[in-house]
Amino acid sequence: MRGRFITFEGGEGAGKSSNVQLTAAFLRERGVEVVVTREPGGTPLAEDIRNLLLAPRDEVMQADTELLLMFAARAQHVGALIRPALARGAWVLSDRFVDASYAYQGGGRGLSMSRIAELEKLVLAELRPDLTLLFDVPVAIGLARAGKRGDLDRIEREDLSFFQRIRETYLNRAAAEPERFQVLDAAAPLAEVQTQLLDSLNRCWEQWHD
Ligand code: Z5A
Repeated sequence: MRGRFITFEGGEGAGKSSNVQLTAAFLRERGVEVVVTREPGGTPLAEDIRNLLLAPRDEVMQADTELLLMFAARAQHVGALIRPALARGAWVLSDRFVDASYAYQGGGRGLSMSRIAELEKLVLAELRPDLTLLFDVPVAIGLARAGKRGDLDRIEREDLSFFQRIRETYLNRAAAEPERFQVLDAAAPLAEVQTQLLDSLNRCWEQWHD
């Protein structure tokens, strides 16, 4: 079976990071090579761009600057890590990917979705995730979880309506592409979310073996 590309999406505190690890363990038990990565980031250069993006600063970052830096980091990540891993047959698990640009820069910042689509075409060409797991959680619950971690990064300092638009955009994208997205109820206790996740993974594993 060829390597697959699985992405994890959702708002703040949705539990993506916790569930990426469970997915990696599920796949490793089945004997496949797994590469766990994240966006923005995933390579040393892309992690430098991540630091630029998330560090709070006095100068207001323009929405276009944010969008272009997200795609600059993604170009590096895709070229240096994701494509080579998939080419050798590894499974790639990415904590966020291009859907986050539509949700945060499109939905959140209000940038044009068609301009984002142009950048997607430029940077990704035909590359798309085989499966996108959307961890959906009401904004207030997710922010409360994320807030417990302490200092907020530059994007986490936005107001509630910003995160509500992000949630709506993710749900709209999932509804538009039901064959790629699986939506999980991430407001449930972690053990229940993990049961939903294992159900999804088992279904996909069977399907991909046919
Ligand atoms: N961004 C963007 O704007 N455009 C883009 O194109 C891309 C990204 C790719 C990346 O930061 C930021 O970049 C992000 C989007 C933006 N926005 N911000 N800020 P990040 O990836 O580091 O941050 P994040 O994605 O928001 O991570 P997060 O807040 O840590 O969320 P998470 O990974 O989904 O959650 P977690 O770390 O697994 O869990 C958070 C806490 O909740 C933790 O204490 C868990 O133990 C707890 N948790 C998790 N699940 C549960 C359940 N079910 N019940 C109770 N408690 C739970």
